[in-house]
Amino acid sequence: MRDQTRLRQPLSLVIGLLAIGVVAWLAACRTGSEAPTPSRVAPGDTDGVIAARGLTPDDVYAAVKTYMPTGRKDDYVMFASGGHSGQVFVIGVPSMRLLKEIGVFTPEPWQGWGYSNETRAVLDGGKVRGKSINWGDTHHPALSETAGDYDGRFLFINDKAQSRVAVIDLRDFETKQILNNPLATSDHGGTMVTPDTEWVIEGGQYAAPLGTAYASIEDYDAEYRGLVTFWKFDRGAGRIDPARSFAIELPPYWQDLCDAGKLVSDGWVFCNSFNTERATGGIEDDNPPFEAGASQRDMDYMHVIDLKKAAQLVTDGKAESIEGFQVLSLEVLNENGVLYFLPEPKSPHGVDMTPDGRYMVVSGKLDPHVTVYDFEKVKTAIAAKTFTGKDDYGVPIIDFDAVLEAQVEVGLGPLHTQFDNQGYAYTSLFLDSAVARWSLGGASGELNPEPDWTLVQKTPVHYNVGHLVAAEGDTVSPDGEYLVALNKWSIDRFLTVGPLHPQNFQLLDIGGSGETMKLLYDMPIGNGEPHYVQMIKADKLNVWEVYPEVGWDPIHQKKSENAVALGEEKIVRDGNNVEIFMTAIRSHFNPERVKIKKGDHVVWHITNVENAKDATHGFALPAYDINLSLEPGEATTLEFDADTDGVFTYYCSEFCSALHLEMAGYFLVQP
Ligand code: CUK
Ligand code: CUA
Repeated sequence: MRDQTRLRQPLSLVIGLLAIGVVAWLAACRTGSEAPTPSRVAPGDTDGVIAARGLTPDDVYAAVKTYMPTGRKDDYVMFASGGHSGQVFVIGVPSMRLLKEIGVFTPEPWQGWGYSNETRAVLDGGKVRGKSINWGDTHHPALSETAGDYDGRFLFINDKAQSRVAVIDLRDFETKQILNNPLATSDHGGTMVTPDTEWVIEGGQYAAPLGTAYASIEDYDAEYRGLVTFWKFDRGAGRIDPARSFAIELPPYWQDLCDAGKLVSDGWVFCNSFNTERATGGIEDDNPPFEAGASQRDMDYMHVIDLKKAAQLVTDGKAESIEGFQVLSLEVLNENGVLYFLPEPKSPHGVDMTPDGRYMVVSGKLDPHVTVYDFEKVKTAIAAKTFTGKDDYGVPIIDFDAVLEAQVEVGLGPLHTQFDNQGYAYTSLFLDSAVARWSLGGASGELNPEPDWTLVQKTPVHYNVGHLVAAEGDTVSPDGEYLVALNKWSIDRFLTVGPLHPQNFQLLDIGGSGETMKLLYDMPIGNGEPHYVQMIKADKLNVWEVYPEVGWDPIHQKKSENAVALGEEKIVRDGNNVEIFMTAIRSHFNPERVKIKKGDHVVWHITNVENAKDATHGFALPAYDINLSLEPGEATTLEFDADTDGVFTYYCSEFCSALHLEMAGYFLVQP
């Protein structure tokens, strides 16, 4: 019991007391004495609670292991995709306390996300064909890496619904950039980063004509295409540079999740695909439905991409421009040996590199095995041209048997794999509702005592697990310790809240290599559907508690040109343009009366001139659909046409002080 050993010093007393409680309870049961109901347990009576709830020693261990007394901070931070909310959730581990929701693709009123000029401009970066889209389907968050390890500086996330990617700065946990991929209508396999975050990978999903072109579905094979995009990240600027980004044209298979090579496989990228059958649906015309048509073949193709070579071809001017975006055509890829296909069993889903970068682990949704490929053998096969042929688009197919390392039978519906620091892999089993722990073999298997590539243990989770995450479990140095199963169904775990049930994040203890994985905590997520999560050691984050300077523009991370200092408040009229320079401080806005005329164009600058931690003010102007959050030091600007006359109020929407309700003003719009 490795973890209990670790806990013994700080918590020995508590555990000792709890253990006595359990013994007392067992003794009480045996003698038939009645346990008190919870309402009759006196405050502080630990034994009474244990007895009343019927807690087992495992329950008590789980409670102690996850409990963080007030003021005590968590060891890890999880960044979870917010699914259809279009946002990102921040959760502390092991307490599983929700710390924040970060506004990303969807306006978020508490943070004023999408109501100021600055944040509206970021959201507008995600306009699709000129239209504002106010939701997202965030899937895969990716923490920035240095040398293959999380560095705590940036977070990227994709919106599968629209083929968009976002950049979040982890100094203030705010979104700084949203980009729409002009070539694709959907993505899935993003975002993933290369080991030094030079590239942010956005995998494809449903094949379609590239860009905005229309083509009949009868011309699917000729006109529809798959895609993987490599966004160039400029760390200094904290932004993706679209001009230096590029995509590769792919056959019209449905590209799925990707992973970047690392260490020995650095410079390569591996993406799964499904529907290599090129099914086009049409159940209403007696065609096989997608679910059958897209899973006829025994093998689909992993796309093995030489990213270094691809980037060089772009530098050498070999890309063409589609919708103003650089694209390497299939022809160029084939001529230059950039792309290879590697057969992978039925309807693959996740592809995950082992921490040493040596092996690719693939799960076939319809195959009870995980399939492990040796990257060294892949390189040898490519050099020796050990191919079994080409696909219809001229892409060489690597001989499966020449590069296969192992197949491990783990259970039904394997999806995703993560790793720990003891030489084990963890694979989610959707159909089994379980997590499988299996031992790495080959060169990766030095840490564990098990024979090569063996299933070690399975633990049930509740229920229908999709992704899972282990602490830093996709980096070159995973931490082990904790694992979270991201379960799509909760069915009977919580109080019923209507037919739409919460989803369930379940925390598992995976410390102690030979020990049984222990379920520690159920966290209902009342905001679906969170897909993937990354978990970073909390001390790797270097987060600002307040902005560095009063008058700060968080989007550009510098002092704002529009900052308003105390004593410099004013209202300036120039024709129909009214510019307001306002400050906010506990507990007043200055000015408190703004008088304008209907039809005026209003530019409103507000600075929270405070620098005390947590002294946030809101600014609500409800009649104009505006709510801002002004964190200490923040300067922001909003702009609108005063098209509605009347008497309106603006008020502080953040409970900032005893006289918070008095923090208000009149906005008088004369007819
Ligand atoms: S996932 Cu997106 S549909 Cu397995 Cu990453 Cu579930
Ligand atoms: Cu300022 Cu409430």
